[in-house]
Amino acid sequence: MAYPHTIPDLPYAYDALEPYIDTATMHEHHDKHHQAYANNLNKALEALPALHKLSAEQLLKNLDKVPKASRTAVRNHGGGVWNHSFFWPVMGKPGTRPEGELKAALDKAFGSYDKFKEEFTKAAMGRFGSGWAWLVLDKGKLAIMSTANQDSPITEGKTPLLCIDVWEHAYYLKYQSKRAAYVEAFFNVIDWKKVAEHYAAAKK
Ligand code: MN3
Repeated sequence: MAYPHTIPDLPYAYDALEPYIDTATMHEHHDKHHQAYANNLNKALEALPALHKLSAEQLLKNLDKVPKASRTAVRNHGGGVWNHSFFWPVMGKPGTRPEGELKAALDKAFGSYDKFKEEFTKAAMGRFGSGWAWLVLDKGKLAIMSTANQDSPITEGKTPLLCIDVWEHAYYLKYQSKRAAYVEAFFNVIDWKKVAEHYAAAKK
C-alpha cells in the first residue's frame, strides 16, 4: 500500500482483547493514534510525488531517499503506520503458546519460553519514554530489541516477528502508569500462530 497511506481495520472486534486490553484503548489507539500517523505521513509526502509509489515498508527501508527536510516526519509517521499495522495482527484471543519450529528456536535462543518472556519484558520495561519492544530475526537468529519513538527494526534490516507498543497511549486508560501490568497482560493475547507465520516467511 502506497500513497495515500491508509490503515487496516483491526483483524478482530474492538473488545476482543478484553480484559487484558480494553475496548476504549483499542478505539483510541487504532482509530485516533494509528489514523493520525497515516494522515501525517500523507501530509509529509504530499509534495514528494517521487515517493508516492513506495509502501510504508519501502519508505522505512530507504529513508536515505527521502529529502532531508522531510526525513524525520517520514521516519516518525511512516514508522507509526507500519509498526501499528504489524502490531494488531500479532494479538488475538485466546492467546496461544509457541509451538513446533518456533518453540524450538525460542528455546535455543533464550533457554525456555519463561526466559524469553523475562527478556522481552525487560526490553519493554527498559525502553525509557515511548517506543516498542520486538522479537526479530536478525541474520537468521532470534533476538530481542527495543526501539525509541516510532523507529522500526526494518530500517536496520531486521525482520520483526512480534512487538509490543509501550507508548503510554497503548495502556494509560486502563493501567495508568503501570506499564509492567500492561506488559504482563500482553502475554495473554499474543497470537503465536501469526508470529510463526512471520518466522516461516523470514527464514525463506
Ligand atoms: Mn501506539
